[in-house]
Amino acid sequence: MNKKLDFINLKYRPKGKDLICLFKIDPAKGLSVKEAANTVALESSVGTWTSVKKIDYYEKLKAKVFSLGGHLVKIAYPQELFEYDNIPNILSSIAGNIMGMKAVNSIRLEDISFPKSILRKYKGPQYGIKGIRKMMKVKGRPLVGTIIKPKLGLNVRHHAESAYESWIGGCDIVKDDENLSSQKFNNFEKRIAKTLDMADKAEKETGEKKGYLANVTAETNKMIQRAQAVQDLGGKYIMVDVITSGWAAVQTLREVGFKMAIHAHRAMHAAFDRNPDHGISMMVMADFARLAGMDQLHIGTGIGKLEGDINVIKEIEQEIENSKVKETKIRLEQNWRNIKSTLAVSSGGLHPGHVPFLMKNLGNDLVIQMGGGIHGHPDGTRAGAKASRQAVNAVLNHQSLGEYSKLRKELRRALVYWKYFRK
Ligand code: CAP
Ligand code: MG
Repeated sequence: MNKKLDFINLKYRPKGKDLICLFKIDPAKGLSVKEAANTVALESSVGTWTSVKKIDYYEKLKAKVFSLGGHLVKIAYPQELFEYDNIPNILSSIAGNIMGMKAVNSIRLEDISFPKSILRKYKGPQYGIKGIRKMMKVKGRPLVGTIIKPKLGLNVRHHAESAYESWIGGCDIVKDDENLSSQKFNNFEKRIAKTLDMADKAEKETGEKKGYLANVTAETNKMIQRAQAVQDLGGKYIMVDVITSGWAAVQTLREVGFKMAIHAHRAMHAAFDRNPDHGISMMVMADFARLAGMDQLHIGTGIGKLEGDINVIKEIEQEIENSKVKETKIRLEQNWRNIKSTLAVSSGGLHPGHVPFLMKNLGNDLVIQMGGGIHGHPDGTRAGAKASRQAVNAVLNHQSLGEYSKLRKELRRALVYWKYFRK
């Protein structure tokens, strides 16, 4: 153990050339937060468990613990420690070996703030909220989306028909589920051809823009080929599971420069962020998703079937949608400069009865996505999609769902079925 505490410098004020990390640290028995923080800073920058020969030129690359407040610790990393355009490299330092150090009982990376030098190296989202709205011709309301259900097992024909019913009922976007790629029961190439045909048909019939989010998640070369195939067929969107694919693959996907929006699914994020004391927060994963250029990102609901606190979700939404964010208890200040916004997606166990809560808390710049909440409607997918759009319209009209559903049977049936009304 390094007892010198020479990675602590509480007088230091970062000046824009550092990458800042906010950690929550519970030190190992017998250590103070300060001692544990010192170990984190040295282990994630130029130190190791014992002394090695000191040379002046690398001493200036030391990470500095510059703020200690209870269990919260801020560390400034000189930008030169990193290869700017290499997300895996950055994560290997700031969220690498330190996660398993014996000097900490637990450690959680709560947030990260990138310096200008790093931001400059990334394209960021190609469309951003403005671009998505323009492409989809949707103004002043959340986008309504669905995930084809059941998530696995449907053949290509039934998948495409379900997508068509969703679009005709009123969905703007339809997405593949996170674990549908190219299985024996549903081949990727066949699926995208049929489903994109249905999107065209639905556009002609409704006069609205319809997006199909084809899941290209696969080994990186295969993923790029699949994205190319979607583009060749005139697709507007692709989707990728960012955590299971890995940030290197995600960077590659964005760097190719396809003319399609990228929707990011976060399957497996909870392995990192569910423990409030240990791991990597969703805020951090959202930071990297925006940096890497994801146009849309799942951030949770605060009300559906999956774990997530609405107040934290609100702060994550600000992080990805605003150009500047202020520091809070769980977040660091960030000026995103030229990096466009990422549109927040709420999904997971939602039905039309949840729409007022979502719009009240997360606003209009949102994708409201319902899988079971559309395809599970007692009158089928088309009615489910209609009910979802009706719920959005009710909120836009400043009417309660109860009132608005008096003359809209699809919404009423959904609300009764999912027990929105108390008996
Ligand atoms: C939702 C979903 C999404 C989750 C992901 C599912 O379906 O398709 O993957 O929303 O979670 O498979 O569960 P339902 P998150 O609408 O039928 O629940 O958005 O929190 O990342
Ligand atoms: Mg899913």
